[in-house]
Amino acid sequence: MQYTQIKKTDPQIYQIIKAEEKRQREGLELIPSENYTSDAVMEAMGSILTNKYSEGYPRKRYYGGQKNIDAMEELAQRRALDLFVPQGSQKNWHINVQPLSGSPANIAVLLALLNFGDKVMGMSLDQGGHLTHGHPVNFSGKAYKFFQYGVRRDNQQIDYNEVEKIAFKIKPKMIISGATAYPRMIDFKRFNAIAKKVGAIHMADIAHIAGLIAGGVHPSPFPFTDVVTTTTHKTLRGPRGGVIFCQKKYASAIDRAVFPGLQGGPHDHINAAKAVCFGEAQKAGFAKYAAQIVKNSKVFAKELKKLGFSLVSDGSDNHLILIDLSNFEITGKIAQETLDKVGITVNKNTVPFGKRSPFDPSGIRLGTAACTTRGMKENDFAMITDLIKNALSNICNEKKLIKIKQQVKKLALKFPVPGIK
Ligand code: DSN
Repeated sequence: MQYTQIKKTDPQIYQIIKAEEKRQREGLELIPSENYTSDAVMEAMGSILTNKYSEGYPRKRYYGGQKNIDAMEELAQRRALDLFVPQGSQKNWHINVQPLSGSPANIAVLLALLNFGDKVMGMSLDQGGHLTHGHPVNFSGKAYKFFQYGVRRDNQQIDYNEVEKIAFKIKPKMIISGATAYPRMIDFKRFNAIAKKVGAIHMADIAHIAGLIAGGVHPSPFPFTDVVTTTTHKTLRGPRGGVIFCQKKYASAIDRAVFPGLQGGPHDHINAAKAVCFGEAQKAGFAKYAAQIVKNSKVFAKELKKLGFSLVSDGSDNHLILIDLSNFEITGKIAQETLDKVGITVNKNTVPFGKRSPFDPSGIRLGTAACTTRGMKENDFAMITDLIKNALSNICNEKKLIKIKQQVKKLALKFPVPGIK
């Protein structure tokens, strides 16, 4: 993107965009929920579709002039179904592409299918779940009676026996599977079996792993769920947004919850960009990208362990790695700030059974999706591991950190960032 108009009309914002371009180009992005969209996705986001209001759904809108918007939204729906739902079972599934992001998508499902105060199960935030999976500070935890499950102490992987035990005891109306800080594969089939045994709705939140599922390197929740929510901007590499798939019997409740329940006019420019992203994920190169994300994570995990880092669950099956820094005697906050200084972006994160607060937890969360999009491979992740270790071993040595920053920049500049010329 050239930003020629913003440069002329709003130099202050132009300078900020250029500074952020420099940060993205010269740094290494390791936040597992971030990625780089293609030029085509950005063009759709920056298109004139932003000028339109289109409350309602295709062919049932409250405003005129919807011919093109209807065509776009139907195409987005079609492509999302083709991407995720096996041909044979598509007739049982409905999709809503309007949620503004993952949190609104999750809240819309709760609003659609539950009554306030109903019992629900979700993974607790400090063990890897999301705020909308029942955290007390979130709407989900305030409006519904959440019971939280977590991971086993011995292997730090989801404790399916605990999930089953809680489900039998409390008989929830819904069980949510899915996570935001979980490095292992999720057994959606098992979650579904537990949900069915107790008569609960199973909702799978695949926000983090949607790209891996689309690329065939993580088992799909279809057909082992009643509802699936996702964001479109993480491993899936599209615009910031959300999507809900649901079995047809829930279609009108879900649609009504999204609009008019929670949202007004959909963001048509973003929904067009979702369609572009679904189209891109159907192309041949996408499966290769998804497979490379996992290959990179495996090597990254192995190299980190070699250098003495302790990993939650001792490894990774997906795009994400969670380091428990307790044995390094630094906190997640210090590690994040130190890595920021050298141009490596990660986020501090709680680790299961950690005793520290989320503001200064014991861990950091890393991911391989963004650097994989730039074209980095296993060898590059081995180099990134050395850079991380070096930085975290020199947190008070500013001179050394400046040197490491130069090494980070040298590595980063070998790989172009989509959208930055
Ligand atoms: N903020 C997202 C993440 O980083 O995982 C979840 O919403």
